[in-house]
Amino acid sequence: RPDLFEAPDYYNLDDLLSEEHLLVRDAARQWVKRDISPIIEEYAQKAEFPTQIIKGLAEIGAFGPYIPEEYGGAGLDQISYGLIMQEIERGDSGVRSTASVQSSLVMYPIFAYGTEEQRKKYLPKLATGELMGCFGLTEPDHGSNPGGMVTNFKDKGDHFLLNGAKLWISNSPFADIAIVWAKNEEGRIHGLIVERGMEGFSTPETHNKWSLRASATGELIFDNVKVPKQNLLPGKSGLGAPLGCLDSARYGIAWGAIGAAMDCYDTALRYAKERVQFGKPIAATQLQQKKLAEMITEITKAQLLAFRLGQLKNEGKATTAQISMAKRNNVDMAIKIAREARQVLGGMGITGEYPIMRHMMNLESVITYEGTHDIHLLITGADITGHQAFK
Ligand code: TGC
Ligand code: FAD
Repeated sequence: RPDLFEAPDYYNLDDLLSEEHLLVRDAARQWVKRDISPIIEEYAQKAEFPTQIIKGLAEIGAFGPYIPEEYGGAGLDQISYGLIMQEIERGDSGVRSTASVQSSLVMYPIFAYGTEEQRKKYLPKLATGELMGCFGLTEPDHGSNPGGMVTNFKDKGDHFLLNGAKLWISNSPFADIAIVWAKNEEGRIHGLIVERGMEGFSTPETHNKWSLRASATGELIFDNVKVPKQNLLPGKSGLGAPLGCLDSARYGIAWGAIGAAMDCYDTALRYAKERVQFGKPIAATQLQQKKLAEMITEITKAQLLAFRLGQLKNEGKATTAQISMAKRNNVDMAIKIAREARQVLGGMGITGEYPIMRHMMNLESVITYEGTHDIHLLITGADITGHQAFK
């Protein structure tokens, strides 16, 4: 089945892409077809992250696509970054999560808020996958409201002493480093680079997930961890520092969700053309055509939204609220398409023979992480009315 995939391009978006965009996109597409699609169902079923794909992710530029080449990144523009995320998530949202976290939540804060020494020490190794990272913002009692975090560090002269816990952290069970957001004695949020092996630092895995099963999720526990002072990210503090990273990751998700939707649509369309009931293909019935017609329409709208957002990002003009809208809209679009596409396949839709049910379950995490659907509605609401309804 993987080699049958065709990407819908109803409004000839490819005509707006540069030669470099197409090259980057097609390389990622071929890699997903060869190295992800054939194995991902098995890894999702056994709830295991396929660590052997790390090298391939690095080779297609998925680790730091827009980080400058001098630090080991691919030096690409934001549309190429989006296209890579789209292709990876066509394979699996959990694999795209690994790339999002490494690029936008680990490499980006080191690049944007780190010292030159930190950039040189970590970025090239993160770009090749020699080092893997994770991002600790969410806590057991502070998810949508990260500003209330209680994880904290105290200045002990020659080091910081870190205490607290983070929950729901993608890649934590195998990450070599963690970007951890914690409050200092004045209650100001700062980013710290915590390394595996530091005494008092542990990363227990979260089991029994029905969603994002091919991605490893876990906790970060800090029990009097001594963090060297040179591991503080000095360039930015306050809640705006982690939120700035989320802007970049949410942008990638807006593109990634299109990939998952494309795979569901493509699978449903093929199935509908081949499946015969009452003497004719189900694709020839009005009800199934309505589903398929609505799917391609929504995918096309999402593609245009992501593309324009990519242009704005390239120009440095994309606002947090614009990015939030695209993340919310495109993930919601994808989850609705997954639910409809699953029904087109009837009973076959619930099996691992087809990717739809896996995408559908994965998207339940994607619609929750990086800001829930509700929180993104409230971000748009605050932006257009001037009234913050969170608090
Ligand atoms: P608020 O008062 O709005 O803002 C606090 C300060 O931050 C500034 N700011 C930003 N700065 C830079 N970039 C942005 N995008 C910014 N947004 C806000 C703001 O100007 C303010 O600065 P200052 O100087 O005045 O202090 O903050 P709030 O506490 O009211 O919260 C706003 C809210 C609810 C929107 C925010 O907290 C939020 O987005 N909550 C959702 C939490 C979330 O998205 N968590 C994600 C965790 S990471 C994750 O899920 C990874 S999954 C990865 C994967 O597997 O792919
Ligand atoms: P809550 O904040 O408790 O929300 C519960 C419900 O209440 C939601 O429906 C929400 O929309 C609603 N709600 C909350 N506040 C309001 C309000 N003011 N008004 C109206 N409704 C409201 N975090 C990280 O830091 N790093 C990671 O790598 C990471 N990876 C993740 C991977 C997975 C698989 C999952 C599921 C989560 C991950 N997260 C990560 C955490 C994720 O960002 C949070 O789950 C998310 O921000 C929501 O927080 P919460 O789960 O505590 O829900």
